[in-house]
Amino acid sequence: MNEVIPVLTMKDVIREGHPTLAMKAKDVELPLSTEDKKTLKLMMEFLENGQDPEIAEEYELRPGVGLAAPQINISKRMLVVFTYDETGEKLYKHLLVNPKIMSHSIKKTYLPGGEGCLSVDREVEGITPRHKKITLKSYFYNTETEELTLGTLKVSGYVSVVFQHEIDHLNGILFVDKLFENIEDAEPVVFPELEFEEEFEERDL
Ligand code: UDB
Ligand code: ZN
Repeated sequence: MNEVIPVLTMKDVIREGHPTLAMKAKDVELPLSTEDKKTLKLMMEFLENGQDPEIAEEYELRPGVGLAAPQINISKRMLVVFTYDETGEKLYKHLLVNPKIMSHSIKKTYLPGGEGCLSVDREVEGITPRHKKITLKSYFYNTETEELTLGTLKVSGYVSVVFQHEIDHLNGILFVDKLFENIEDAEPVVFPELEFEEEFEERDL
């Protein structure tokens, strides 16, 4: 029995209507302070706990794939992502400081079921347009070595949607601020595994 007591829970996540969520967050001062390092680690721990079914149930955590510092009422340009890509093949586990989208595709994409947000408690209808591919330049914090290194990351599809959703939080934007009934020339993110399940259901297997 290895007891886990989360520091961050859903009560630390501020919700739609809180002024911090509408603010443009400030650049993080470098070198990283001990406090900011601690915050980044706790944010990642929150996502890991939320994706552990037992811990999530015990502490009523939603299974988050990304979290931006403003969502825990810290108006600084930091975010964490912990998710697999849509094929379930590659894990993206990143702690970003002062990220910037350097370039993006002309092609757009969107999550077919629409997005959700840890800071939004209501059900909303509509889809949110995202760039299909983005190239990020950011400082990446390595929790093992405690090193902060400047680098670039190219992502597409679902992972690209997650990063854009989190970067929007740094700019005071929520997905509910950009809802559409349909988006011209955009292709939905395709989740191969989910398609399989639908096929099986259709065949009544
Ligand atoms: C999430 N998770 O974490 F399509 F395998 C959402 C919540 C709010 C529903 C928990 C999520 O979308 N999981 C997901 C979606 C899939 C396939 C899959 C898992 N966020 C993070 C957040 O609010 N960050 O600020 C919302 C996501 C919506 C689009 C990207 C982030
Ligand atoms: Zn969000």
